[in-house]
Amino acid sequence: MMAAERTFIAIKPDGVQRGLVGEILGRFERKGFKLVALKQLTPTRELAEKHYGVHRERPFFEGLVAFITSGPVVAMVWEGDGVIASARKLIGATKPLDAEPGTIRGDLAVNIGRNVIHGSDGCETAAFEIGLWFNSTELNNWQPSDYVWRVES
Ligand code: D4T
Repeated sequence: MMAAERTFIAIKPDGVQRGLVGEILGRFERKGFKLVALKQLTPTRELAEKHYGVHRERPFFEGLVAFITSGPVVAMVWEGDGVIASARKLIGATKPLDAEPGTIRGDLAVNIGRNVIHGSDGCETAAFEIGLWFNSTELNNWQPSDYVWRVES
């Protein structure tokens, strides 16, 4: 069996504080992706700076790090064919006012600095972020009982 695609998803402190964890998890579950890791933590500054390393020179970097370390984050790994791009579609545009209704940000957010959720934007980023946030022992390899319904035949 080919190694399935995986992506890193994080519900940011605003999503957790606003009580949106169940709503957001449910969207990924109902879509049919497989949850392989889940935990809640308040990220350290070191973790946040590594996660947002590509934005280090951007004017919003300090605010980004301050916000993501301000409270609980729900960190997850979801698995499935095409999950990286599909999760980005479920999440919607970075700027919530541009995000389509039906997407997480389109339905649940108004502010780019408080846009509820993060999702990896490509294969390399996903591998980097999964390794940054999780130990390999935290990733659970399991086979859903309805597995054959989840893959394209
Ligand atoms: P994340 O990484 O949180 O999933 O967001 P995106 O992948 O959708 O968007 P991004 O990497 O371009 O931005 C990362 C993070 O920075 C915040 N941000 C972004 C901000 O506060 N002001 C800005 O001008 C931009 C571009 C929002 C998401």
